[in-house]
Amino acid sequence: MKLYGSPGSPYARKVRIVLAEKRIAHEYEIQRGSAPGSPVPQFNPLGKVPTLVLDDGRGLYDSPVIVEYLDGLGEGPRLIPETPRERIEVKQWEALGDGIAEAAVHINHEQREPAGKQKDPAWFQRQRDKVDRGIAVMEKQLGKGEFCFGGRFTLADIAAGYALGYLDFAVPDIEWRKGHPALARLAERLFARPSFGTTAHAQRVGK
Ligand SMILES: N[C@@H](CCC(=O)N[C@@H](CS)C(=O)NCC(=O)O)C(=O)O
Repeated sequence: MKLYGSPGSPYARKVRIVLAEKRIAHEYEIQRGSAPGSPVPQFNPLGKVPTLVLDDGRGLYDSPVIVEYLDGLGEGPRLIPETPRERIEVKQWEALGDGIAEAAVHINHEQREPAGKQKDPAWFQRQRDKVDRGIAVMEKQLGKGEFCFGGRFTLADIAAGYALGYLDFAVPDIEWRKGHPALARLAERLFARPSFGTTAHAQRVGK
C-alpha cells in the first residue's frame, strides 16, 4: 500500500503514527492533492491528503477511515476498542484532535496572507476559541491518568499527540502547555515514542 501525504498535514501525520505503531509495511510519497498533475484526485475525488492507495488500486480517505482500516491490520493491540461505548469515546477524542488541528490549520494559513488581506480579529478569535476549549476538555478528561482513555495506549492518545504537536509546529504562540500540566506531561511521553519521533513536523522557520 502507498500513502500520499504532506509534511505539514496533521491528518497525514496521524496516519503515519498509526502505520508506525502497527508496524505496517508501506510506501510513503509526498504529494499535495491540489498541485497540478498530482495523482491524488485519481484516488480521492476530494483531492486531499492523506489518501491511502491499497494494493488493488482502491483509494481510501479520509484519515478516520484510513486509521480504522489500518487498525484491523498489523501488529499490537487495537488502537480503537471494539466494544461500542469504548469505541465511541476513543472516536470522540479523535474528533477533538481533528477539530483542534483544523482550527490551527485555518489560523496558520490565514497568518501567511499579506497583512491587509487577512481575516478580521473576530475570525481569528473564533478559531482560537475552538483550540482553547478543545485543549481544556482534553486536559480535564485526561486528569491524572497516564493515558487519555481506558488505562492503555489508544488512538485517543495519538489524537491528543498529533493535535498538540501540530499546535507547536503551526501556531507556537498559543503556548498550550501553560495551564495544561497534564497535557504537557502526556505530550512529553508521547513525543518520546518512535512513532511520533520519526513523523515529527519539520521545525518551521519564521511564519
Ligand atoms: N478530514 C480530512 C482532512 C484532510 C485535509 O484537509 N487535508 C489537507 C491537508 S492538511 C488537504 O489535503 N488540503 C488540500 C485541499 O483541501 O485541497 C482528513 O481527516 O483526512
